[in-house]
Amino acid sequence: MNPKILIIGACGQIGSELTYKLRSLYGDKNVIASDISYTNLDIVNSGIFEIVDAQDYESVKVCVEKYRIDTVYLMAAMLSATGEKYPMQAWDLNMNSLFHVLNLAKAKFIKKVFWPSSIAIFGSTTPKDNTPQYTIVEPSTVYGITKQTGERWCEYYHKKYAVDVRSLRYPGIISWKTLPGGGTTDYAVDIYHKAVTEKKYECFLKEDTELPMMFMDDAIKATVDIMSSDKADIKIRSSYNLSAISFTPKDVAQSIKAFIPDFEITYKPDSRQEIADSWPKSIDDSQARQDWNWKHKFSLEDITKEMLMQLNEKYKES
Ligand code: AKB
Repeated sequence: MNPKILIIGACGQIGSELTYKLRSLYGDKNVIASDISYTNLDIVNSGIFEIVDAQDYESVKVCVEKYRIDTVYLMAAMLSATGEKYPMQAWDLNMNSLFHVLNLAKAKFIKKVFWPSSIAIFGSTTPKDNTPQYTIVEPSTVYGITKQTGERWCEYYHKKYAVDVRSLRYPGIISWKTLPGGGTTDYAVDIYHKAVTEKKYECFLKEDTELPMMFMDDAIKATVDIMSSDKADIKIRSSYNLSAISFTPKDVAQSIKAFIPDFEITYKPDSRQEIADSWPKSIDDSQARQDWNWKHKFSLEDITKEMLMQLNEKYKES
């Protein structure tokens, strides 16, 4: 039988693409998209959409009961850069929303939860290369603190209350359909938009800042894979390290130049540089590969090809 799914934060970068994918897998009627406002009209008009305030337990519960939801994907969050501007709001949104969903699962309103964590749980004391699953975790951003705390609660709810919660530590995600908002890795999306529209880009990170990254299709595949795996195969209930590729702004610029030779990049690091400097360069995700057979597909060259092709089409149409 198909799951009955609620996506909270469906208007965002990952939530929107997850909505399309899950609808294609399980049917439009079985996937309810929701967000705090109508910010993404493509999603709002694409199928069943509800206004849900992730910080309000009743608002989430009403929607869960209305559609007899059994699975929730909680994609609403304030990311790293915005979180530094609004620390208390980031804490409130990221933690309250998680508790509401975990408590709905504990009370048996829902059976299964997906909650994204991030490479932001790691800090400057973490080994930077091939960062292990279990290592020093001292995040320096509020966003990272909420994700680390959330991971602990996920594991706790699984152990104490048998909540089937599954989680991935996403790296920076690159996509063309919906823009990311408020993250440190956002440059890796902006750069493609500017390459297509202006043939130049001013980067807010230094040229040699290496970070773990992933194409959206791989991130969605990982999310669907972990959620459809047998319960017994999910050995980690805090959150899995997840990895595809790592690159610097200079690497992306070079890969764009292969298609747009007169593309120019300049560098003007801002406060996001400090955040990026505290994060790993690459991630060891062998546990995910072993436990539920995770494999990524997209290289930097594949990503650049796809991003430039899709954005060229998009800007031609608009
Ligand atoms: C961010 O940059 O804040 C996010 C993340 C790595 O979780 N994209």
